[in-house]
Amino acid sequence: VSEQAPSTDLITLSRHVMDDQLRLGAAATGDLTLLLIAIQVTSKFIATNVRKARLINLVGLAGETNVQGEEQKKLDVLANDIMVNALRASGKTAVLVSEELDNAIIIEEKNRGKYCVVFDPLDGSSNIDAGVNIGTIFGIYPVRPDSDGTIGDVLRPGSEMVAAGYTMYGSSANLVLSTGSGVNGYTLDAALGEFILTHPDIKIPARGKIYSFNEGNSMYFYPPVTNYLNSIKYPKTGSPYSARYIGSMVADVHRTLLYGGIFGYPDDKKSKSGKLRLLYEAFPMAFLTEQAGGVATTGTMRILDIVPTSIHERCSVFLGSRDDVQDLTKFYASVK
Ligand code: AHM
Ligand code: MG
Repeated sequence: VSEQAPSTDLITLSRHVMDDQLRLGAAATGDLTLLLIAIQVTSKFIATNVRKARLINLVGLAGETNVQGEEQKKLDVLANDIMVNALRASGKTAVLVSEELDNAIIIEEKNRGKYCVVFDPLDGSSNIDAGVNIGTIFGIYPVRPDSDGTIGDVLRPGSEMVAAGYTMYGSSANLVLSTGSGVNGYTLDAALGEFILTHPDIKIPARGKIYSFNEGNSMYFYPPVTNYLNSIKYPKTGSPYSARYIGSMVADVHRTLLYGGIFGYPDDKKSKSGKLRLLYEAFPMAFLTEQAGGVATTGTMRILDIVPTSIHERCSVFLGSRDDVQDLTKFYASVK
């Protein structure tokens, strides 16, 4: 077995986004690059805290105290604070929307920049105590021309985002990013403290063989979903699909991007608008899916075309391999 010499020419995330900016020439001011660099730093910071969580007794309810009698923050509250502080300090943001905060943050003039960031600082937090993968999801809008940053700048279709991504905290931290020209994946090299390009130009296979739904909700599902699921579990020809459901959107979408198949969290008789949040869960993941050559739909419309009316609204989500998602939409189209 011949051992390969280690690479001496690593492509770090900072280098990669800066190269991107150079390619755009004078059109790019570098602000988005600096914002993305600020976001990757928050991901490193959150990754360290997720890792340390058990040791330093961060796991537990916000407001609980540790053995020293110090008040401990729940990890999702901590992740939120890390992001808000870093994004404000970057000087590149105007409006922040976080799953953790009821209201949007409008950045004060002295720190104001021209981008809006919508994010879920720590998604899948019900999985933390079991050590299952969790993640941060984010999407970035430019403020509208002539706007100083208002809620109107984020109540816009996801197709107007200029970048979206997530960081998955698992056995390693993986940051997956799109700035609108494909999708790239980076893995945190803990020794270097840098995200290294490990998954260039991710493309979802046109068809997969995995479905990822919380089938515990089956009794509430509407007929198009039930019928679609039956069609892949009891196919007329060939073998049935495999089920994989982690219950952490970042992990389920990450697998879908790499292996293909379909991830779904539909609206149903119980959850009239589904569960997932439009702005900082559905939009960024739909953006990445489309950039990787896949499809993201509510069942009846393209997710990225939805015009939000409030910052925490929910929507039905199906995303993944083009052919699989198209099979599903046929079941919706046949119900009139
Ligand atoms: P959260 O924001 O409260 O963590 O909920 C979002 C998570 C997603 O990561 C995941 O896709 C979904 O909820 C799982 O929901 P369920 O437990 O109903 O299957
Ligand atoms: Mg969430």
